Amino acid sequence: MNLLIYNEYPGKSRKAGKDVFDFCIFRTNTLSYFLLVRLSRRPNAGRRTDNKGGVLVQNARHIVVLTGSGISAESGIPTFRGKDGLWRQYRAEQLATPAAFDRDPRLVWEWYDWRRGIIGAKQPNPGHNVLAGWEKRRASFSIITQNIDGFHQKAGSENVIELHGNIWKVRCTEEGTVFDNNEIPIGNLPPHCPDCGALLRPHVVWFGESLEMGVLSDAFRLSGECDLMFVIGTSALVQPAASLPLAAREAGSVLVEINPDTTPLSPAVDFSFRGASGEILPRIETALKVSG
Ligand code: BJW
Repeated sequence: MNLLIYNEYPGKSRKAGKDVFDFCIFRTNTLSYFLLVRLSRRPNAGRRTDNKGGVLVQNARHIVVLTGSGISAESGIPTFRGKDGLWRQYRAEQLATPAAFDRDPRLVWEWYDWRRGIIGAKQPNPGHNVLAGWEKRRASFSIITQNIDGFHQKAGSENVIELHGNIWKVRCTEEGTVFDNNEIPIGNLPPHCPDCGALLRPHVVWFGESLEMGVLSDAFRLSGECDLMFVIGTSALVQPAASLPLAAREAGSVLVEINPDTTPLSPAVDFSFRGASGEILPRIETALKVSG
């Protein structure tokens, strides 16, 4: 007999114990059907987890939100590793490494120019908007994002740490000067520095490159200080971003994951909301408003 454990019930509580399952699914070799068996009832089972999310937000003192490309998926921005993800169609080694840029700056720039066209034509979604609203109403609220699309700021968030840079900024490869650049499309590819004439590059962090030291230390400091961290729309595969929730947990923070899929982080979180952030965050917001 095969025993498949279905362990994705929303509202899974670390405190309730990792080895307590809501359901087990048994499959026998001879019978062609599944049996669904309730083994136990967790404290949150059967309750609307949106309410739980609301209560957590209401009671927290220092909230940090770590976001990845999934939060912008409902805006129409492709993620990296999903079904239609960018890394399914393009090779990271050819487009998102310093070596790739050295080899063919025009190719890399064409790819970024194409993505700027997509991002420039889209808008933040209800998930971004809810987070922007929370920042206005909370004394201590920060977003740490891996995204380069600038959508959190566009939605009105101000306390935003951009771990991997911003697609609307360019950097001189000689002098390191950073310039805003909102051109769509960028005129002559690859673009050159208006000051010294050297090649400009996208102001983003590629594989094999270090994150800016100040940015990274701020991110770890905030993670170590928060008592509630939401981890939203990230596969939690890319370092050092993926270590931030672990640092938060180590410091005693409650972790809440919002993602339609499980990630390597899922077993370590206190609450999992399985679904799209553009739907779940507004539901938590409604629960917050209802509970005052
Ligand atoms: C939804 C949803 C919906 C879908 N709602 N959710 C230790 C071990 C092995 C390797 C390393 C290591 N430490 C460092 C490395 C190397 C590397 C790394 O981590 N590699 C891993 C892949 C193994 N890291 C680095 O190189 C970093 N630098 C560094 O560590 O420097 C020190 C160092 C130098 C040299 C050697 C070793 C160390 C830099 C990483 C830079 C990442 N850059 C990119 C591109 C940025 C610019 C650009 O956009 O073009 O950043 S790669 C890409 O991945 C991008 C993202 O920010 C990042 C993370 O992806 P994200 O956001 O998680 O997206 P997905 O697609 O993976 O996941 C989307 C999720 O959303 C999914 O879970 C969906 O289910 C979910 N979702 N719809 C909510 N509606």
